[in-house]
Amino acid sequence: MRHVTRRQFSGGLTALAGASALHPMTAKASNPVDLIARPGSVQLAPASYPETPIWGYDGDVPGPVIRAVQGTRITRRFVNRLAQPSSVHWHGIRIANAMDGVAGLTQPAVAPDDSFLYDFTVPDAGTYWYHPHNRSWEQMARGLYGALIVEEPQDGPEVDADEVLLIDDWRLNDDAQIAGGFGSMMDWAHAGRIGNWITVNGAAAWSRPTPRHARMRLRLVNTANARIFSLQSQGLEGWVIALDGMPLEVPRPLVKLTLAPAQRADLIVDVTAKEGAEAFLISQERDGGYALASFPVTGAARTVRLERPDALPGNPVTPLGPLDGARQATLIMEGGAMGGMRGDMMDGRMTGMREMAAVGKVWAFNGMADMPETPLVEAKRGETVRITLRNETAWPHAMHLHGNHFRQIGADGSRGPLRDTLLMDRNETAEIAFVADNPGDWLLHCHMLEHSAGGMMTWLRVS
Ligand SMILES: [Cu+2]
Repeated sequence: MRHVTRRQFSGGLTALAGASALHPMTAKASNPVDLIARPGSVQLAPASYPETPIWGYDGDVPGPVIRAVQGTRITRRFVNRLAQPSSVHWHGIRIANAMDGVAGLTQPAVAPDDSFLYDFTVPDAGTYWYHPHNRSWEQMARGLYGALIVEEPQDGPEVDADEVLLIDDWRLNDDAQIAGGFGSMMDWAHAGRIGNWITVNGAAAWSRPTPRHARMRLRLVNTANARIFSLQSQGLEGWVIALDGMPLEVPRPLVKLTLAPAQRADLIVDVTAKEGAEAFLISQERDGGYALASFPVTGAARTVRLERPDALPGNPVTPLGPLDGARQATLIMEGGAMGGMRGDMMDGRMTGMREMAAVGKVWAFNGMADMPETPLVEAKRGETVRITLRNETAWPHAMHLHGNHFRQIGADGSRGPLRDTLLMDRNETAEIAFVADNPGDWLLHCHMLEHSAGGMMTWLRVS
């Protein structure tokens, strides 16, 4: 393991020290509970810097952790106190379509000072999150996101602590203010808006003391616009037990974990660092490892490590049967800098690359920049859908399907874990399959938000 240093700013802020506390959660008793998108101010950078004006749910970053037991209802009155329209998408929830929160597809955007009642059932236990689905490339970069935790009704894993860690990167200037440049074609045509400052739960140096041999469940969520995290641990040993909310049939030893935008991972880790030392969750960057979260070890929870944990109980997702006879579609991903997009259909007519870029459309699916009028797939409820995705761009993409979890089908027919967001490397081809048993219009898009806004968006209809 390489040395672990405190994160340093590449953009001017100097090394930081010390730990910040989590923002206290506010519990409100009224029914329905309000979830208010509004401006706020948060100490994202070290204390020697000013607070950062943000947009947050209930004015905070992250927004309140919303918890519910599997199979129960969540009701929130979303109130928009921003100066621009917004909406709330409940990422990864196999939700009723009208509650999916996609402005322009499942509902109109909620105007400033207007509200919308979200009311839905959560069918699957696991780690999910919520964020806007209107101008998300700006609204999420300004801090609008929060965790949605669906608890196992009983028989959750036995742990000493359960921590939600929302990992984000920000583009801040030297005064720790959110840098402008939203809509920059440089970002849109390349990797997206990559930040220069990383926080966990809105804190520059998130830290929790823990005893040795304690067992923790860590719920990791990548809330960044476009950054892919490569994670490792030190002084923490354990397993990946769920991906994108869905339990793995067999927990995987935690070695290295890639977390693309919008992806989640649930870990069960035991603290193996010695008393007086520190354990870390580390982000591997080009120039070394940086501590995202630290766990100073004080005392001991027990004398030896616990046994290997059992797999979590599965969620009630319709099992994928044989794939013969499945409804098939192909999605070719094109565009971006150094890519091969020659000109695409936009508003129903062929447009040149230069003209496309002038209106911000620099990516395309099957030759269409932006939402096509007809869905990529129209499936009957209960049909199996099989989609081949071919990334013909020079960039990785994090492909997210709304309302359904899919499995990746290997060239040899192997079936990957259930996911809602798939990271695809440049020039990679992947196949996904799922049983389309959730009726409605479902978005399929890149979760690198600048890519999505730049044209990487299509939809499926399940009738
Ligand atoms: Cu992308």
